[in-house]
Amino acid sequence: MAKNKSSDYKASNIQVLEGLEAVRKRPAMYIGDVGQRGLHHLINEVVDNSIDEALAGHCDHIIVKINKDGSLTVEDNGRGIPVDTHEKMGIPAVEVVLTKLHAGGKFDKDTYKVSGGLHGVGVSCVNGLSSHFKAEIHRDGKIHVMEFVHGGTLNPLEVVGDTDKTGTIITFTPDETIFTQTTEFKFNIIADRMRELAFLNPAITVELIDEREEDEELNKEIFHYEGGVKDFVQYLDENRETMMSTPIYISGELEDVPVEVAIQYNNSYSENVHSYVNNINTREGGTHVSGFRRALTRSLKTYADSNRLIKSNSSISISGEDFREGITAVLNVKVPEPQFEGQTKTKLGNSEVQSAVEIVVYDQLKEYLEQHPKVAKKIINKVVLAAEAREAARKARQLVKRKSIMSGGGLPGKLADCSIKDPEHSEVYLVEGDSAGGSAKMGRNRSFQAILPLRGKILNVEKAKINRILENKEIQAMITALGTGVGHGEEDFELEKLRYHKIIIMTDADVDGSHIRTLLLTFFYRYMRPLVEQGFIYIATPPLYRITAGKTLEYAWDDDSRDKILKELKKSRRKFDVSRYKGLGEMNPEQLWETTMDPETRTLQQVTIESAAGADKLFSTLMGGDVEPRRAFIERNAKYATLDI
Ligand code: 0RA
Repeated sequence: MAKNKSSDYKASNIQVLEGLEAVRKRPAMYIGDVGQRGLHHLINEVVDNSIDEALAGHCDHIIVKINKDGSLTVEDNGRGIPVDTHEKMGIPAVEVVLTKLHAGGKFDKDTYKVSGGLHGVGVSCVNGLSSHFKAEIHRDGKIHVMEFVHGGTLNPLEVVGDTDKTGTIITFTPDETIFTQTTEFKFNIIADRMRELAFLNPAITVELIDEREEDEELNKEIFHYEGGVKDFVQYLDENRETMMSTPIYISGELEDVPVEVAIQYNNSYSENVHSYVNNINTREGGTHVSGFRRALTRSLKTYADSNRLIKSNSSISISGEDFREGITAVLNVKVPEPQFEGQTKTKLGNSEVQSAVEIVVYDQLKEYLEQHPKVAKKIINKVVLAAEAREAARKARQLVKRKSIMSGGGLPGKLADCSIKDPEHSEVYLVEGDSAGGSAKMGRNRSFQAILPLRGKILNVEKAKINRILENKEIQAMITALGTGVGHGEEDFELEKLRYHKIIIMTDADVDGSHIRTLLLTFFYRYMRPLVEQGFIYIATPPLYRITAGKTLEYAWDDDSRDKILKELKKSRRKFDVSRYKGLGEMNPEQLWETTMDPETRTLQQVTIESAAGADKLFSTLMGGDVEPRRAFIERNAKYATLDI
């Protein structure tokens, strides 16, 4: 076998380049984008393979390590990628897996695979997008190693030692000529995904280690949850007051579709149903979510009717969404051949899954309600209150509409609108305070920049009912200015009517400012979520310092850059003056334009959601009732100046 080794490898080398060159030429086609999101997607591609090993029952421990040199290692104790010669290709199987597109999957026919599905561009894709890639395989008593550079073989497969373990260790360095924005791995983004995987797969333990962090107490997190999705729901509701002592847990299998779901009601007003198919977060929902919703509505309605829990003289009608107010649920299904649809390919299309989920959930929920009449009654009461509040909100909404019609053009008086009407090229600044609003109005480019000053604090939507939220003046002004309407129904919120494709939150760089920013983000996330999901929300970044030296004026956005500027000035022995901007109001219109509003020079942070469950948890922590978890969170994350939702 080893005879023709060198010539064989020459041949395969050329093929590698042919195959992976496509990935290098158009990386976004394979991993979505080449920004922060795409970068972290690489990790998922590798970890998914380890998860597949776990689903097949061969792996229970995964270690993800962010290395000091910026590379990343994923280690598992699975069977190890096969190293014997691939029959058809005539090269080691591992080489096929690492260099051929879509060959990442197993050769044996596994059901419920993660890899090869939605994410399924495979490890080879990661190899192609790495400046260096190394696979170390422990299998058949030997340690096998193969190395690549830009997807091309650096060292052919060789045995480097003996071992009594099995498993795969992959280390890769993302190629900085491809990931030009950033190649820096973020602990929190990886942690959100690893935690999620650990909740969904109670048999596995995931260790996440950040070798860049010196402090041993901060550089490691271990994720392992024996309680699975039940623990997941409790984790999500950690900072909420719940209506039951433990979540309802339902599991069953129908038509080759294993279904499990954990449900808990809490005293909030939002719906948090997180759904997964083969460990993939189906953000756009799909047939499994429809099945779940139908089962929930049907079982609760039937129970309420047969126990006469809804007064017959009540005039309000209860709708599906009322059954989901204040619910936190995690729905986890496995589908042998999932069909993913929708804009982001995260909507399950398989029609057979709807009835499977509906039947399993309906039967067991019905039983649960019968066995827990006290909890059942509490839930029904909450549903009735939700229906009443929805009715009140409808009236409030009409009022907002009517008011805006009466006030002329339908736009709030405080809004200084832009002159062009094309949403795609228009932006609106939501500005904290009237004085900063004034500067922004004078400094802006009025052709495409609109300004809406917001006075003081807006309502904390995490703790208020929808009808109260809609009565709030600042929120009313925002809704009318944006033009979309508000809420969860298709007629309530219409993205097509959005009047600006950039909504820019501009607040002071202090505690109050960040509080207002969080309040606004919470509002958008809970009541206008598509704006967040589709990247319409931005955060303006005003400078923190002004440094004057003679006639020159410089700005600094953080302490490091301030110190750098000061060092240069000291070197040149010039006199200078440093002052800290306390608020936006301290800047004159020209300065505000120059530093924060001019598209040529400003930096906008686009708000994105890396993990829906992570965002949910973040907002409930930051905006929920308890002070202590909020304080702890802010302390823990104080180092990271920006909020990654
Ligand atoms: C192909 C076939 C088999 C396992 C794997 C690939 C595999 C890939 C990765 C990537 C990271 N960790 C991995 N673990 C396994 C099946 C192996 C067999 O049949 O023995």
